[in-house]
Amino acid sequence: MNTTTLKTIFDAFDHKSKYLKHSELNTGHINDTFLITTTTGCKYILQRINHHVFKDVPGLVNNKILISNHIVSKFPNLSKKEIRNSKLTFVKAINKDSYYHIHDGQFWNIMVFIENSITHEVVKNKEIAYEGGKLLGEFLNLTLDFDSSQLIEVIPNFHDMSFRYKQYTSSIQSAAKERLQKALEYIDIVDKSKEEMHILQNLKDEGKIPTRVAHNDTKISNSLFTKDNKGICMIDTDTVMPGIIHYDFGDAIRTICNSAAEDEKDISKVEFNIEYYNAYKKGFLEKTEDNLTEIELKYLPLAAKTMIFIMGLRFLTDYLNNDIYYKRDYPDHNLDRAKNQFKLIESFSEKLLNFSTINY
Ligand code: GN1
Ligand code: MG
Repeated sequence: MNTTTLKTIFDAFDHKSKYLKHSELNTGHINDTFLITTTTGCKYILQRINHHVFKDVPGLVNNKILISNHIVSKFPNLSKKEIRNSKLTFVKAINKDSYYHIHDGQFWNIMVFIENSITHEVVKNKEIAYEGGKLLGEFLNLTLDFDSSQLIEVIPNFHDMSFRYKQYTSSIQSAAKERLQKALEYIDIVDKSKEEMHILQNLKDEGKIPTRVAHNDTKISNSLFTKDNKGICMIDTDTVMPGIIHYDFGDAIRTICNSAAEDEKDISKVEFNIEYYNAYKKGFLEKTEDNLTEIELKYLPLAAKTMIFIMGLRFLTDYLNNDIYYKRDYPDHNLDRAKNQFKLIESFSEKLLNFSTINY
């Protein structure tokens, strides 16, 4: 993306700042994200939302703004500056839209960069896990009184296991021989896990688990921390929509308890960290235990396994589909991501067997 174009897009927003420089942030798998520094030193996150993945971008941006405004409204005593430095906030376009739309269906939106915040791809200490748990608990508490039916379903059936299985089954049918061959070992694992991996979906479908505002992409790199390991807030609310707490608890555990990055090729480095699991769960429950039902609490461990599995399944599906969904850096990137997730499940199951205090 050249500087002139990016500057023009940045200038379409009502931030009252002047562009100085930018850098691209390469952490997401779907959108294009840029850090913009302005002449006053204020920074912004400018993002092109992938309209092939997100079919209703105005609806998506509206979801994000509704939730952000709702959260901000809970802190009437904070100054504007304090809000900018501790909550996810957005800047409108000069034409008053919440996004900027250019040709080819390209949509951009912009957030205030939270000063002195950092993210973690891999968790290196227990405190981050604990603080991460508190952040999810806070998010749940702050959105408890928000009517989730006001939110559009940005990606229908996003974490629906039956839907993901169907996509996976059809990817097998159309896969290239060579890719299918490389995926065989994992196809076998998926077959064997089918029943257990539908337990949460069935409970949801039977109405036994309450629908709440869910973040739906709680990987740890979507939480901001201070340099001394205190949680600030969760970011990347693109997928905020109705869902169950297990999606958010499980997806966070998937990344917090992996001793390696999500796409680490050397899967001998992938191990499930029970200590971090307990720290995350402790932080989460300290904040929100009273707001959860018995059935929600009971299925937290299964949520962890299910969310690791669904991501493995989605990476595998995309590999079999010739990488049409996730960005990739090399041909077998999605296969490596899938292998990594399946190894994490194996380690999760082993550790759990030896771990008496998890009620599973
Ligand atoms: C995608 O683009 P990113 O990194 O925010 C994906 C999530 C996956 C994640 C895996 C809309 O999120 O569901 O957990 O990759 N988002 C979408 O890292 O599919
Ligand atoms: Mg995301």
